[in-house]
Amino acid sequence: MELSVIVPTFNEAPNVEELVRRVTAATAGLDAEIVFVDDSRDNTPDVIREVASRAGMPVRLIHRDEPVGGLSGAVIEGFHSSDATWQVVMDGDLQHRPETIPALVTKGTVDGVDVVVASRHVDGGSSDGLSNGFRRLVSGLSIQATKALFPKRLGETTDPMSGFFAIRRSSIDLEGLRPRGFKILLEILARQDLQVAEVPLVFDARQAGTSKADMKQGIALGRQLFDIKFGRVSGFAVIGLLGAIANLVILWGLQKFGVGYLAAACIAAIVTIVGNFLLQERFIFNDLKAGSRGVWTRWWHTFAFNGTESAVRTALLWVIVETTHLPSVPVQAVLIVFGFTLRYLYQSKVVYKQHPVETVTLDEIVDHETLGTPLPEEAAA
Ligand SMILES: Nc1nc2c(ncn2[C@@H]2O[C@H](COP(=O)(O)OP(=O)(O)O)[C@@H](O)[C@H]2O)c(=O)[nH]1
Ligand SMILES: [Mg+2]
Repeated sequence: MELSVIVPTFNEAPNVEELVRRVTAATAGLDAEIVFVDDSRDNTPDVIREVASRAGMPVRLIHRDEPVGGLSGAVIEGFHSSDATWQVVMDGDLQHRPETIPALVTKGTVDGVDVVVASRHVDGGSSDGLSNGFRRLVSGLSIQATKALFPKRLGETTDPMSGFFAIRRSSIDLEGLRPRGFKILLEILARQDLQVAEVPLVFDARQAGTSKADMKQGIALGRQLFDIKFGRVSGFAVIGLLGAIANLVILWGLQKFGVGYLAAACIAAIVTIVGNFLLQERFIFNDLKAGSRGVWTRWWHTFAFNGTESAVRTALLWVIVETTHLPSVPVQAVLIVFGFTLRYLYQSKVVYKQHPVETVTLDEIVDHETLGTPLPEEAAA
């Protein structure tokens, strides 16, 4: 197949019919299909099935009862389900004009690039459809901040946050993408060195339904940027540093209340290990939890390892300082860096080690629900 149009949907029932009609008209003459990846909690899947049954092009529905990774996860699922040469991602609320699809594919083919972005910020593009001036301002500022973080990889695009783009499937390493948040294009561009071209995007006003953009996504974007830029290890280091500070504060505070220093050190160690564990579960290894062992196993492994690590480190500190008379603070600093490395390796290689993944074949996914006009061979049978 030449083209899959991947449309992530969350409660978009009123827009489906019009979208399918316009995509069908826009892609006439191309060997194309529409793939809805739907996480809706309303009747959108029923509407998609109904519209698909009388559509003028193949329409597939992948409905996820237990959605992983939000909008980005849905798009990646769509990518996996298709091996079309070009895959176009677009919103299901008609803020992206289906009439732009052929321009994306043609531009990509003619220029021989990997990704074509429909950009609001090139000549002929506009973002007037964003609901208000505040959202336009936030959008503009986050684009500038993001480009500043990745000057090289995002150098060729003026709109790395666009939700409307085409990828050449064979150029993209899907395994390297972390499915989360709203900004899948950013994830694709920032993680890989790709050749990019652009076409203008006129961002229309939403046709019906409501936007799912909110504050939470702003925070998610911040985390995504930090993570791509600095990787998991840096997040782990930040949490480790917070833990070390908390440790010292507790040690100091408890002694003020008359607790002996050894008892205080034990309490501080336990509190910090629990705190670190909760933070790393939430922020560092969030995406690996599902594929690893149960939460209690993870917890006991972490507790045992980190507890042993801090006990051994303290003993080593004592031995080294007593025998060499080196000052304790630099010795402790070296030991902490060493311990940190061991802890990170243990967490990523053991505690959050992934079960072997079953690879999903194209057939299995298509099997979920294949809808719409029958494929030529079925029609003949
Ligand atoms: N599958 C799926 N689609 C989503 C999710 N969140 C948003 N969408 C879809 O992604 C597109 C863009 O979302 P929208 O709320 O319009 O964001 P906005 O255009 O930035 O206001 C729409 O087609 C939504 O239905 C989600 O969690 N899962
Ligand atoms: Mg929208």
